[in-house]
Amino acid sequence: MSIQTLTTTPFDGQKPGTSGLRKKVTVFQQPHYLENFVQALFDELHGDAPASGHTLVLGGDGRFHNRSAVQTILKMAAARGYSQVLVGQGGILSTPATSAVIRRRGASGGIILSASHNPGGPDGDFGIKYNATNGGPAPEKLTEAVFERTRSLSSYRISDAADIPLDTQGAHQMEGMGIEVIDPVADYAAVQRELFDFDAIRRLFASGFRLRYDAMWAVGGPYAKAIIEGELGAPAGTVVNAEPKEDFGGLHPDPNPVYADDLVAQLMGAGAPDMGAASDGDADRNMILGRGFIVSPSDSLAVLTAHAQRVPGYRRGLAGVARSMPTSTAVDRVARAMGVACFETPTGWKFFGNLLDAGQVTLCGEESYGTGSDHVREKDGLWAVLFWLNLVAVTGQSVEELVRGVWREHGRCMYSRHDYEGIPTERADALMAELRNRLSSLAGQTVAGQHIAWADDFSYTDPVDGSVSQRQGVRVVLEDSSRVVFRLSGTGTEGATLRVYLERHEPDATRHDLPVQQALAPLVQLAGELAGIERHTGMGSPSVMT
Ligand code: VG1
Ligand code: CO
Repeated sequence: MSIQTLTTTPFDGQKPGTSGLRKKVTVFQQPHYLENFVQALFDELHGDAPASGHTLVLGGDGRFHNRSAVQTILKMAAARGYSQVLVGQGGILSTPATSAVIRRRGASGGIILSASHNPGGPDGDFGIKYNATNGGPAPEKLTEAVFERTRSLSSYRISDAADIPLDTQGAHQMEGMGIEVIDPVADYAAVQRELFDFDAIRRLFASGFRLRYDAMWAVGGPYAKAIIEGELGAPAGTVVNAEPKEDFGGLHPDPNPVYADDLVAQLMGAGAPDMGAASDGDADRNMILGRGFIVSPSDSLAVLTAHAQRVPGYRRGLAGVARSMPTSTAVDRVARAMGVACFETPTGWKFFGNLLDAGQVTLCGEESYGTGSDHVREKDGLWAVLFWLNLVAVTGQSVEELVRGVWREHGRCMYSRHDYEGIPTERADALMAELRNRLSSLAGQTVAGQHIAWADDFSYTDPVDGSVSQRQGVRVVLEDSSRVVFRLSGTGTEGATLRVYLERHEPDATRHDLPVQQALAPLVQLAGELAGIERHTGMGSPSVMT
């Protein structure tokens, strides 16, 4: 074995987005591409010093290219002098499980190989992200510094050792670095056991309660099987599409009513189970359904907040809650009534990290099917499902009854997100630039029959470290507090995606069953006119509505 120094050509403008670096597999397969990112990361983390004394956690969602990337990173970590790498068996670790392993084992950080909900396979997407010692996504400061380094890198160091067998647990050595192939589920399951009333959930399943958990052929499968079927006694077959596949069965592992349409059909049809759930590629997202009923992620966060104290892990109450800016204000209303602080952060889980570390919030969530708490520093799909199961078990209420209870008390936030995908980047930029130019003149104007109270481009000052993140999305708020939010996606790999978030609060319970898109139609018209969506994109309607 020896360590080689290879000459490399730097990246060209490959700036990481909302959640690490995501590109087509073919981009990651280019010579030195992954290596450049990893070397820049190690340099940024350790300067010129060897990484001795440091433990790195490593794993991914099992998508195509996962295994080869794991081997490359092991060899680079060995060349960098890491003391130890903990790697999930088969190269597998879900995003929340990586966070749990980092925290429980006191590691310095972890590398997650995933493009989350983006499709996989040779023609699909791949991604890499670094999580810090708190178990959470690296702060913007670090990812920007890594990006800067990738532009000037001239070489990287890698061991020429043989590949490590990943399929059995056990210990190995490489250039003096210890490698432990670990059970990907154990630490994660231990965390969940401390939070939830497993006995109550076991009794729920024993009484005949039926759940259908769709793992979407992604990494959530092994976790859900082990915990829901293995420990909680749900019947075999409760977790479907459970084996992680390199191409997610050719599907889009994104748990929303569009991509998990089969699950929705099961829950809407005759003989539907009591509850449905799904998780995404790296198992940090969740979708919850009741029989004949779809729960919106924003409502889910509000329900978990309202009932948190019924769950052992949150019995002492909530320090505070947080939601991303475009997420509906349902949780704000619940929190206000409970006297709990509520924070509004930019999109992306990294912004919750400081608040969680400082003990200022306990629960947090995003409209994009992400919910989580201070138990780890990532959103956690299966955690949300266990939370809902625990609530159903101890309240005796169905999923639908739990949601309707919150609507009754606080009104319903009619909510939808419209995505316009695959827009040529310059056109999307032009749309946003034009909108931003008009912002200061919008207050007091009437557009498409709607009276605009105020408009701005969301800027966030982190209450803990004072760092400022600007231009996080255009908000247009009406006099009745309805709002439209515009932002461009930071996770796509083809062209640009415009996200339009629509929200209107409906206090009148007799109108809670109006179809959401109908209730939001005036806002859709406003959004179209304000941003000139069709003029800029040529698209008369969104490509995905959730
Ligand atoms: C999207 C979601 C955002 C989420 C991010 C990562 O980002 O909108 O809420 O945090 O994906 O989720 P964007 O920039 O495309 O809107 V995951 O599960 O994909 O890592
Ligand atoms: Co994800």
